[in-house]
Amino acid sequence: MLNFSWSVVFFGLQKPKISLIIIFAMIGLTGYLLWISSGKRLAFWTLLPYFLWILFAMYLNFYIVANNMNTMKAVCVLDSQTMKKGVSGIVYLEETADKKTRIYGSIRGLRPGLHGFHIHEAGDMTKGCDSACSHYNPYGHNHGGLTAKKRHVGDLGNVEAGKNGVAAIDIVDRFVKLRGKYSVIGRSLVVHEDEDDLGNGNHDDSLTTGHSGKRLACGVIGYAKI
Ligand SMILES: [Cu+2]
Ligand SMILES: [Zn+2]
Repeated sequence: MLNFSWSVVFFGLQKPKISLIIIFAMIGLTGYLLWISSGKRLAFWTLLPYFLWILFAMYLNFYIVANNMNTMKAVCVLDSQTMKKGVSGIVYLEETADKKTRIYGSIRGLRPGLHGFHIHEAGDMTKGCDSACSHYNPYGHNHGGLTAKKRHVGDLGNVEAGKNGVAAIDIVDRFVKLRGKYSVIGRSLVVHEDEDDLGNGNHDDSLTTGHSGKRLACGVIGYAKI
């Protein structure tokens, strides 16, 4: 889906700096054409490059949208790392047209019920899921639920496994980003043994981890093939 951007709409390019260089080149070209035409058929020759450019921009736009080139997509393969408990999953993260991120996929091998599910700060699996650090929290808030106004960026609430131990995931979130300063690419997804209390429990760790217990499986979030 198209990730809306004015530089794409007007100039067919995703790079605003390159668009600016092209605008200046167009102004220069106009000046040159005005100079050589010295009044003869001025309007046509002045406007022709603009018409051509608009056609080219429309073509580039169409190409970018048709090939999904403007959408960022990431993937995380979760496994039990050092835990050897047979929990595994594949979760995709994809930008939506309204600049949110859709997080979808499934995790299997879970005990039926709710399990805390978070983006942790580090994509470091050197000590299994334990080296993934805390919940990704660039704004310094307390732990909360997915729908809380203030929460860790990494707080994705709970996933719910059915009787077969499989949890289907489909979340759309406005805090999780796949580009820019707060991109989660290179960080990790972790699924926990226990339910995340969304910060509402009165445990010591309710406002830091949601009291979700051990880390059952995790994986590094990386760029996906599109
Ligand atoms: Cu976690
Ligand atoms: Zn948290």
